[in-house]
Amino acid sequence: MRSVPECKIAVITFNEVPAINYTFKYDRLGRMAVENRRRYCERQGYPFICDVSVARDRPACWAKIPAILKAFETHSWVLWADSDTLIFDQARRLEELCDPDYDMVVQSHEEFYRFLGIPAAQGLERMPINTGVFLMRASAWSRAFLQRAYEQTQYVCHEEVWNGVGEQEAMIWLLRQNPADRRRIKYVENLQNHPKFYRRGDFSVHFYGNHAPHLIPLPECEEVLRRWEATNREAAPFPADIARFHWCCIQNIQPDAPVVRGDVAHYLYSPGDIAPGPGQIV
Ligand SMILES: [Mn+2]
Repeated sequence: MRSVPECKIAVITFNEVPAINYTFKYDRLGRMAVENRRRYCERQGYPFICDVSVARDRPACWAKIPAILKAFETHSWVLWADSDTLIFDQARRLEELCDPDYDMVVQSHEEFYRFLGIPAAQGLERMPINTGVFLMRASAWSRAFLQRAYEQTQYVCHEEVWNGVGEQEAMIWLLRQNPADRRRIKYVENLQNHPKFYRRGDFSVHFYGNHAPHLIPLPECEEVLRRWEATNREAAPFPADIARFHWCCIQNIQPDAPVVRGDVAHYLYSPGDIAPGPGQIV
């Protein structure tokens, strides 16, 4: 077996703007995420992998699996972070998260389930992992797990506009088949958070979802995106209107877009959360 230096960590994020694109999610947020990660890796000295080959037989989200497997050849741990996530705490190092007693480190969703009024055990059963941001150790179990997940082609969606079901569901299905494997997963706080629950000290925020109804007029949306893009470029602390920024990324650019999914409540927001706040130029 090839020996890999202890705790050599690669960071992987890639962004692909879909051919059919009704929102700013990949066009603006995705590009921001790549820049955000590049800055983080430069500052912390981690190798950054953003050039990932995408198989044409399935949605781009699946490409994280072969990309991680490839990185395992030369690294002992991999941080995967979706192109709809931003690292908020650029000073935080990853070594403290890489616990050799586990194969996978994921975000605990207890706060999220509490908010939804779902008992934690039931919530974990339904969604044992969220693959937006996670760490994986280059172990035999991790390799086998990822390979088997990639084989679950029943979760490959062939709709024209990807509906958000994919590799995460394949991994969840595998964990349901082998419940004892849950002990290989470490649940931590502050790895990735829902924008609504963000608090200082959280490592990253996951701006999940897409094709939300158009609620923020385009000139306002543009102001919000530009302000966040400028902040991201400067690696300055992000602005406070985090829910509003989330909505600008995932809402349909046009009010009459052919695909509309969810509403404000679906994303756990109230209308006030995405409204302009004091001091914001609109
Ligand atoms: Mn995501």
